[in-house]
Amino acid sequence: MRLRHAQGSRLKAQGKGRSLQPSAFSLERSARWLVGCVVNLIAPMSAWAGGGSAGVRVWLPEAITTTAPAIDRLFYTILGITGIVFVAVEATLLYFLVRYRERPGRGAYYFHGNNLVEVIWTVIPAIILIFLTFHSQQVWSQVRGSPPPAGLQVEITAEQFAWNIRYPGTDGVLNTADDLTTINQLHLPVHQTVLIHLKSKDVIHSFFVPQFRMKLDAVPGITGRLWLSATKTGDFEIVCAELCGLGHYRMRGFLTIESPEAFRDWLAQALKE
Ligand SMILES: [Cu+2]
Repeated sequence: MRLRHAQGSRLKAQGKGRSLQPSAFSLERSARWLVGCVVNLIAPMSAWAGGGSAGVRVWLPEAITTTAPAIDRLFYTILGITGIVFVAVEATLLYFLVRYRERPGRGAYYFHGNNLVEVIWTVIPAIILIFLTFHSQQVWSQVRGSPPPAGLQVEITAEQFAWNIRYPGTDGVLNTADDLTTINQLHLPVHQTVLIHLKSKDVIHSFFVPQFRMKLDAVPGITGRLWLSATKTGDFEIVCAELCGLGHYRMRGFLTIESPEAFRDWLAQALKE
């Protein structure tokens, strides 16, 4: 009687204790992870397919330049292709694992490859890669090729740990006596082509505004060029994307994109001060 009681309480303890919970918990977590993966994989593609350039943004921050949507489309195209290949490969792997698992009385079958299958899985990826090469080259030349005539030129010089920003003064020409210099404050007019000359005083920094989808290293001794035309007004952040020293984390700049009138007023006011 005492023995049976002891067994009963041990079983009870196992039942409500830890023996069942971890597997139920991990099953739930696995299911959630799987659903999350599928949603994350499908959402960008459906958003892109359904919403044109407005639907492109799912994971990425807002795109605010004329060239950013083309970069996003390329990103999602590659993500879509690799996503489909990933799902197809994993599904095939699982199917073969189950279908041809070891069974009593079934021996291994040896054969020496299949030329047709090998040609198919070589030619299809080759076609996809050639398409992606030409498509990304097109986007690259649009983004990094020769810029359209700039309405405004700005010089940004990075240093440990700040962005020195130089605007042309009333003469409209950079590097003259009447230039205006600010620290970490970049104001740009919307719908206007801006050419940025990027320099560094000390080490390698990297000018990055995620909403521009552009990043350019600031290398000592070299002047980098970056052009853009903003499509939206608002406040954004400039980040240094290169580990440039102990104070790297605080190398933040503030970007304000405003109407051409507001920009002109701000520049006039700043020049007066
Ligand atoms: Cu830096």
